[in-house]
Amino acid sequence: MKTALIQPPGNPFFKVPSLGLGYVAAVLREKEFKVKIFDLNLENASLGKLLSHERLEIVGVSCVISNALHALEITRKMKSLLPECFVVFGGPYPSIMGERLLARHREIDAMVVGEGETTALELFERLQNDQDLDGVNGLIFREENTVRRNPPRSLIEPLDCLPFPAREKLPMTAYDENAGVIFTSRGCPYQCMFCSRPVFGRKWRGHSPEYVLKEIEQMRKRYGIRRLSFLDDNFTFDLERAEKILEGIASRNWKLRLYFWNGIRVDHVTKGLLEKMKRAGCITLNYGVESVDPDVLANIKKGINLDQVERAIRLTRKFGIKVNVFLMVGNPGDTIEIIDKIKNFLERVKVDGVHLSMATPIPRTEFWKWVEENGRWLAYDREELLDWPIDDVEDAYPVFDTPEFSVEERSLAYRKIRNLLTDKGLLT
Ligand code: B12
Ligand code: SF4
Repeated sequence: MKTALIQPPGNPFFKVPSLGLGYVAAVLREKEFKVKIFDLNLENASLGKLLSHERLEIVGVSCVISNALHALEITRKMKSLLPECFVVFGGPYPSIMGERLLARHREIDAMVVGEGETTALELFERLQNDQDLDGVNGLIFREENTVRRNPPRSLIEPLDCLPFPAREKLPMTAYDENAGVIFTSRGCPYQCMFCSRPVFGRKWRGHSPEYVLKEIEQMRKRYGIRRLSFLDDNFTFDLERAEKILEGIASRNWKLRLYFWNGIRVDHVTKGLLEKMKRAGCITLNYGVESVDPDVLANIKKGINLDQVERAIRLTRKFGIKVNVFLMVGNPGDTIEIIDKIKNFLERVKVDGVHLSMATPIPRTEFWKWVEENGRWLAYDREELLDWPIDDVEDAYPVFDTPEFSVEERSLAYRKIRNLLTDKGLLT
């Protein structure tokens, strides 16, 4: 069957290979499915071109909150041109929306909840063999006029049974520096109240160091990767594994520049780990700090304190590794005083960059529940999140407020802190 996997357009400033589609394509490829991946974020990729070249029979669409609007638009267009084509959604957005996504959008035939590899494979096999979709765990699908939900899919374990993402199906040269992304572990057991983990859940699972090193070797050899960016939610959860990976990279003398993009926990770094990161070529590390107010840190259940934050930052910079921190404005307990608190923090502790975002709750998180009980929602599509405000750009805006921190104050604080960071050359 003619099949394609699509990455819909999202943020035009970040072009990153979709590892999610890469993994799904890799398991389909193992079973001889001929799958192409189309990244519609790239200049030369267009839906019109794709549809005029191929008479597609199954299309998989990868969907996060921020590209959901485009994902739905392109699906409608596709269905109007190819009404017989079976469209399945996967990714974090369908995983949080559940049945209501299909109930509202007749253009989608099915969706995969959670990890996609095994579910997609079973689905494609059944479609090819014209079998019913009853037994495919992790699948929500349409059957005439009803939407049916199959039991959940169990987590993939051990992770090493997965093939490497099918990077050969991605236009790797189009991603420049961002081409070298890798995801070496899945899930995170911490309690941070704002964090959405609808795909990989709370159980941490890691690829073995041997698997990771082989994958990196392939990325270097085939794609000439020089900058390696780790996207894991919690790369250092298992310190021994993390150290083995770093030692492996250092001993092979690959001369890579390592970037820990998605945030490392400050309570999961040691001198030994940082030493190994440095030897492996780590240039920049992002720490998930979120707040510099101890009470807010406690409210959001981050499980870290400011002493740990300051210690980790100082130690990391001592090793000559650049430190960026993730900070949020508007978490439970925040007030307008956050401006001065951040100012004081930045005077006390030297960092190389700050990634600032407006606290924006995602459905099914504890933060979402907290706003329902303690805050006031502002105008914003809470049902479908189709006008989701990108939370880390200049015109980010609050979607709720509280008696202690009004909507005007939230916007003012966000703007002032951004200006402060810009003046200091710290805004990342
Ligand atoms: C890298 C990353 C980014 C990158 C690029 C993402 C991209 N390629 O578009 C950048 C920095 C741009 C980014 C930005 C944002 N991101 Co982001 N990002 C990530 C991160 C850290 C890794 C993504 C990844 O590669 N995962 C690894 C792959 C293997 O997982 P996966 O994509 O989920 O795929 C699996 C399944 O979902 C499924 N699947 C996926 N697609 C498909 C398709 C089909 C057909 C099928 C069957 C299955 C399937 O199978 C895959 C294998 O199991 C995730 C965290 C995470 N844990 O995933 C957050 C995450 C995806 N981001 C998130 C958010 C909220 C954002 C922002 C909106 C935040 C903001 N600043 O406003 C922005 C939006 C920017 C935009 N695009 O417009 C949320 C999404 C929440 C949601 N429910 O949608 C996540 C989950 C983080 C979190 N815990 O909150 N992000
Ligand atoms: S924010 Fe990071 S540490 Fe906290 S639960 Fe999410 S992935 Fe884990």
